[in-house]
Amino acid sequence: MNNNDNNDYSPYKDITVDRAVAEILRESQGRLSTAFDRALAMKCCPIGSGISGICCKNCSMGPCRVREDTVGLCGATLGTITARNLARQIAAGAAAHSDHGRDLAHLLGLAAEGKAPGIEIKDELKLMKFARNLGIEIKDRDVKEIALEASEKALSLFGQQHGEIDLIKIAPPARQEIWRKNNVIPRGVDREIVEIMHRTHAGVDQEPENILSQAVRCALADGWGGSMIATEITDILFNTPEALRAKTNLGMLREDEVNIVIHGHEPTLSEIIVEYSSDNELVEYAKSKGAKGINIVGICCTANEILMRQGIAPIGNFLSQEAAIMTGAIELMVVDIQCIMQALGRLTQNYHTKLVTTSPKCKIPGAIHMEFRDVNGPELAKEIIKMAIDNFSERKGEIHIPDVSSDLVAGFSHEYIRYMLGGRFRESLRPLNDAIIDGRIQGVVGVVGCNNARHCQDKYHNFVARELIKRDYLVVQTGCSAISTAKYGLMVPEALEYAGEGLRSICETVGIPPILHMGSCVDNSRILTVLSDVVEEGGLGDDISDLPVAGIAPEWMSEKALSIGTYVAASGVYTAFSGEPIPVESSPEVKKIMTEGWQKKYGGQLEYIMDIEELLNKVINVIQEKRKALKIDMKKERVLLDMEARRALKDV
Ligand code: SF4
Ligand code: MSK
Repeated sequence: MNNNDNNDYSPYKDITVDRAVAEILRESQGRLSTAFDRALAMKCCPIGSGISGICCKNCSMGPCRVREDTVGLCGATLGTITARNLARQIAAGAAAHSDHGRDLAHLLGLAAEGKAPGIEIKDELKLMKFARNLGIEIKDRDVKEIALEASEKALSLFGQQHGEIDLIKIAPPARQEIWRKNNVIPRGVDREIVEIMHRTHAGVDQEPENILSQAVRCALADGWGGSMIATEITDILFNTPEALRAKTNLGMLREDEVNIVIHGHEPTLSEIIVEYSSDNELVEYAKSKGAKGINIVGICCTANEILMRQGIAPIGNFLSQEAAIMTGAIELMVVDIQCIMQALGRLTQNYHTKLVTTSPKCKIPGAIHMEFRDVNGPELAKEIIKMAIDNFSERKGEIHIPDVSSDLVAGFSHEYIRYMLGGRFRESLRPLNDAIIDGRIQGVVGVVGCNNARHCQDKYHNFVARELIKRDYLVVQTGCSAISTAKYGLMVPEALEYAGEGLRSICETVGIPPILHMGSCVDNSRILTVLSDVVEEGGLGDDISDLPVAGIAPEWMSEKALSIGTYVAASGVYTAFSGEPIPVESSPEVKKIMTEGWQKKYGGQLEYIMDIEELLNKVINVIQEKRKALKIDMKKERVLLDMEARRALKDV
């Protein structure tokens, strides 16, 4: 089912294509301020966004505003300031992902020691693989002992001072050599972040290219370090995702049930809340308060985590968070870290909705803080659910739940993709490589990233995804981008009607949709693993940069997106951002380093293309050039062989 393709609310069609969000905005008639209103009321600063010059505030002689023909008080040029600012943003993005990974590494140790109630090791096979990748001996050892050592080893990668972080060994050997030659292999995750903060302090690194090399090293520490640790351990503790059906959008809220929304990025407490939401005692308690049951739904990437493993409905992405509150149907929204708008604190004051923060790293004015401390999971989950139930009778005013929802299929971990393609005993990416080689699949494109209130919600994600599948490109997605296309019914096998003939034939044979949901934004590391596996499978070159693949973040917003874009480009993939500019637009010098310079060094680049159709054409051209270089650019005719012809083949 998909009833989200008819957004005829004309006043809102330029700010969201999501009919559910548009309906809520129409109902509110501007009574309450949302990010959409604030975006219209406040223009973004052309200096801060790097469109016309740039601003440096790294010392108190500034802030200095510089253009190409001027310098800051200390003499810093446009190129230097632009590179320094971007490097700091990448450090912040890498820090966010990696700190998330660190917490999971810590949790793995606690789980191994039985000190994290409600958490246990669910995927032992994945633990063994992870431990082996960390160089840990697994033979004849107890699972808990291995888990404890894996936790300690993973934690040590954050503070490691010398050498190379272990997980880069997952990358193809040719890729590792490129990084080695350019001296960008991360030594330790925290070390690279700290070094950016040092180098960008007033009067330290002043050569844009050198600053950006450190930014690359830091971003690689995110993708092949912090984020990868987060993904791997989340799978170990909560299970490696497998394909499952679910539903999405605001229509998944229930008027007659206690609605609890989980929002943010961390899977830990969320998984426990999901588990306890079906606890008999709590369900009976909800009934005693007049509700028919307890309905758990999600927003942003925590939603993606519990969707991938439990099939819990994501009711929206980044720009849906305020609209969700404005339905008046939410008893409690529990948030952890990242992408939570401060506006929620004020907005919830207009409703009965309780906003609960749970991370010591994220407190919000107007929210109730109930801290999750690893050891109190079940207790806290029950307390939060009970608080939501008690709030059910406090609903005030009208409830407005848009009758908008879509089906989706999620759960495409790299393990599951291998299984889908090759079967349980012969799991393999071979069919994918063969389909790319024979041209039925022209290439693979990751469409990822956020929403941005300065651009129409979901419009670009949907445009590029639809156009790509139409032209036989397999699309893989994570984060809010994945929720974007899911909301419009593009993540189900039925969406194959929009796909080109070649892609459709493969997806039908294997039984997958044309767009694969691979998880949350830290799970972009899954895409890196798939790319490495595709190279290893053979027939498409020796390195990731040989593959006919690309990355697009069409509505990016967060600093994490800048880190992701940088590590994807430095891993050898052409990457394009649209929507808001990458804040380097006014510096031709920095743009050249990130395009021509990185292309030469790493075989991938990161650029901003404002026009979405131009971006699409560029992505397609880049992929077709790769196909040409691999000599697979001629589409092969499919030959149907009869028995005689098959026998003849065997004899060869
Ligand atoms: Fe201005 Fe230089 Fe200070 Fe930046 S570091 S604020 S450019 S004087
Ligand atoms: S939540 S980082 S808005 S994808 Fe991961 Fe969405 Fe972007 Fe946050």
